[in-house]
Amino acid sequence: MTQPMPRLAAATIAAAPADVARPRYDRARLRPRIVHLGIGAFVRAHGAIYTDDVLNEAGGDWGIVGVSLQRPDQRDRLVPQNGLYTTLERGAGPPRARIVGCLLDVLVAPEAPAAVVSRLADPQTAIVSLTVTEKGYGHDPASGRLNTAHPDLRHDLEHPMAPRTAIGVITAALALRHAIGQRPFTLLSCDNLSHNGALLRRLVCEFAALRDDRLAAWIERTGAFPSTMVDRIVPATTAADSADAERLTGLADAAPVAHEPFRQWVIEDAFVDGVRPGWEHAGATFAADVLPYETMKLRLLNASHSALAYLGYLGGKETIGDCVADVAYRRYVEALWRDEIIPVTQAPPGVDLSAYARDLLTRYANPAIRHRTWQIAMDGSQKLPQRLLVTVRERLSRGLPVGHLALAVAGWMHYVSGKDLQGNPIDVRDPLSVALGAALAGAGDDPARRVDALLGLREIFGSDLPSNSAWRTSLLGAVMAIGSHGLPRAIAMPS
Ligand code: CS2
Repeated sequence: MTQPMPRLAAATIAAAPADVARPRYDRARLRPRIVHLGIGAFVRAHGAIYTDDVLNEAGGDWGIVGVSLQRPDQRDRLVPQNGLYTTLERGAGPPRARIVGCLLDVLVAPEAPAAVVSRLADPQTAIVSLTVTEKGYGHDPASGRLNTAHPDLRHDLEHPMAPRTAIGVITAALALRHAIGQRPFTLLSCDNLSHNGALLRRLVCEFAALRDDRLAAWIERTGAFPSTMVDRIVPATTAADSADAERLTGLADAAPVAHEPFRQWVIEDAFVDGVRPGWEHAGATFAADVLPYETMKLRLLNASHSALAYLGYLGGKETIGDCVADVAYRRYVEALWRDEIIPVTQAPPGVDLSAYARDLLTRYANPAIRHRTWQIAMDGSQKLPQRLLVTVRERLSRGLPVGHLALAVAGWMHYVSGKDLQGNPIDVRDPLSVALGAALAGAGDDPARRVDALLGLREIFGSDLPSNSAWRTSLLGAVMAIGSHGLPRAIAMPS
């Protein structure tokens, strides 16, 4: 009889083959100095690896406590493994396994919200970082203001010590620190939002002011909210990842993550009392101004991801790699960058945007990374404004054409109807799905009425785009082209 595979844990890690990288530092010395809200695959394949690298190279005591704001599954997988997990770097050649050691514990907010608040308020916590996705900020995507009508935020106002939202958890913990005269912790947003630091500052202060003006003024005066640009392609973990992790390490891992070789992290160096890990030793860039990096990444990478997600899904493409393997999609995305995005995007110092776009195409074509179009298509209402619409506005204000951008948004419009071009159902995941469904239900089958109904959603399109006739004409033309010619024909036609 074959023995069951031992499970990855502190007691079994030594059994992994010598070529599997693992912590070279003493895990017992780590302290819970970073609390990370939203402990999903992305941060475990990005920020946690930078921290693990710093610990390996320079030592220190920067341990991470993860917090899940929704479900217990990450905790249930990771805590029995003492927080250890395998990462698989998938590039050219065989995958490379590494065991990451800087995650100390995972807390589940819905089960024990007060314990989460205390963890943040604890004086050992220097940094609270976030990857809670676009919809986790409780804001209106078009205006960037706090959505005070959101039921979870209303709940958090009434029950400050049992918060459900990231903003509620943060504000409750800052209120405890303020009450006993302590310094705040640094808040480090690592989500794909423009001005993510300034946005988080505004939302936390707006929410705190609903509780207590003095608290809001203290956060405004003493708080630190560095902006960041984060980049690494991290698809959802699959059974093949678990099998590879097990094969390479000889240990069963319930929580492996796979990622591409590329990584980038640009961080504004503005931390409370300057206290932070030396992430620059792991290749992070500390910059006085993160905005040009964040703009480049959102408008080139994330915009093209969303465009390919909708147009690719509708054209029967399962992954981004499948899209760019098709010459029609590749030409479309190259034209989107070259003709419409790059001419109105400011490059960070020393960066050539055309070369950046070429590198993106190589990353997308990585055959070892299967990043599903359906995964990226999720939460489009929260993503379109900062990925695509910002460039649409920029071009419209200069009287420039927007045909390729319109195709991407038209793809989204078809996608959120919940039926693909052959009439098969689409599993649309979006926090505004009820509003999207209601808008479309009232519009019937007429393409112009459907475009107007969706354009009328101010949370997404603001008050300017619905009444811009150049935009409406391009969008309607793109919606009709997709409807009558299908994909990829609609994107292969001259716009
Ligand atoms: C993607 C991003 O899921 C999505 O919306 O566009 O997660 C993307 O893979 C990362 O931002 C890359 O850094």
